[in-house]
Amino acid sequence: MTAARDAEGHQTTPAPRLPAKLAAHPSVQAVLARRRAGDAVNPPAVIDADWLRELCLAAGADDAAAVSLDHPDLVGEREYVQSALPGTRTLIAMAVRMNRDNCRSPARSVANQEFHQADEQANHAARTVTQALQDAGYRALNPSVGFPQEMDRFPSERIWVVAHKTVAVAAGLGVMGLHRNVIHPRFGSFVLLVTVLVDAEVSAYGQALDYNPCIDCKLCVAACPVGAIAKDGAFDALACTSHNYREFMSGFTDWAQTVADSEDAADYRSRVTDSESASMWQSLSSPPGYKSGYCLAVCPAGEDVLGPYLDDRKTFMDTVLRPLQGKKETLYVLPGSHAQEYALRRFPHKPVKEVTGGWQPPAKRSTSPDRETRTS
Ligand code: B12
Ligand code: SF4
Repeated sequence: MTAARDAEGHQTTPAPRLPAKLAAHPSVQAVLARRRAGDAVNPPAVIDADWLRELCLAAGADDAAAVSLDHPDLVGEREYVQSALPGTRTLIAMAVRMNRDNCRSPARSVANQEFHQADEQANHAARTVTQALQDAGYRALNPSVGFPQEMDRFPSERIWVVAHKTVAVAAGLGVMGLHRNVIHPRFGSFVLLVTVLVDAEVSAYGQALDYNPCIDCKLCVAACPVGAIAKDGAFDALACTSHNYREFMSGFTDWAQTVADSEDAADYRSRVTDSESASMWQSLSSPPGYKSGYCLAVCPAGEDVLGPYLDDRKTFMDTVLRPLQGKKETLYVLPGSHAQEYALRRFPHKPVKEVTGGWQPPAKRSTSPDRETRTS
């Protein structure tokens, strides 16, 4: 039923015709009494854009903008979004800043903690905004920043409810750089993204940036230990997943298979080092650890980030890029892959370990017209 609206656009709900037993229920009577007293929540048909932005910033976002679900770049999102929240009209994109030197640290525990804390902050902000919209009388929903995702669809379909990057770009929060992460014009690559779905229009929508903050320095290409990013922008998602997501999904399955295939404890320990077992335990007992994310860590783009790179590029390379390139760490690759050949050639000091499986890009996927996906 479409609600009637008064002259100011507020919903005016006519008294419903109810069966006598339901009408006599105390909760029903309380709702009807509240309406008669004019206390019912009657949201404006259109959400005020300034009110919404303030709400997002107060909830913990560092930037926010709304975009209509009718935006042409969101065609691929509509089916997923409508099945999550039928009636969605607008997507609210938010960005939460990360602390740069935490992300850049070769100590992965430091970087992973930063990712997880920012993830929590973004989830918290999105949930707070969702609750405020609900209290204002709208239907709203916030899919997770990262995990949990829809594992019943894994591995044949996409497992995320909404593609935050696609939404953020359409809302004008940034543009995808060479490393396929969204670069915010001020905060650069050091942002996590989150989206809130809502069943109403907003008085003003964000406009796409008219330039790309990516300065094409190609440091992400140089930093990636498994050659997932090519200079021409091709992205080998399978190489990235096999290494960076070693302790997630298919990487975990590969480890479980190794346990199952081992004849005894000694055999298991000949296949998996104590450090790898401990790392897997850590990923199971706390949020799972990424193995790299170096592409994001070394990115100098963004007005708040760029200064030190412009002032002294050599020092920037020596203090940001080289420590990650020089770190002795195991790299996980698929046998015979480009990633394997690249890792052995470019990073001879990093042990390379073959793993099975891998998470194939789903058949139905969002693509970018200008950049191809390269799979090994
Ligand atoms: C799937 C996913 C991944 C996959 C695929 C990455 C990708 N580029 O799509 C893997 C595991 C490799 C990955 C890695 C990382 N991710 Co990720 N990831 C996601 C997720 C869930 C969806 C991404 C998406 O929309 N892909 C589809 C389209 C939009 O992206 P695309 O680049 O055009 O896709 C191309 C390829 O990736 C490929 N492809 C598309 N779908 C799939 C699916 C699979 C399974 C594979 C293998 C490939 C593939 O085909 C596309 C055409 O070229 C989002 C969370 C979310 N719900 O949105 C986070 C997200 C994109 N990830 C994020 C981050 C931070 C990372 C890491 C830095 C993690 C880390 N801490 O190390 C790395 C960076 C790797 C990189 N250079 O992109 C952030 C990015 C923030 C930002 N500033 O943009 C997001 C938005 C999470 C968040 N809420 O903030 N990620
Ligand atoms: S997350 Fe790591 S493996 Fe993936 S593209 Fe970035 S640097 Fe390469």
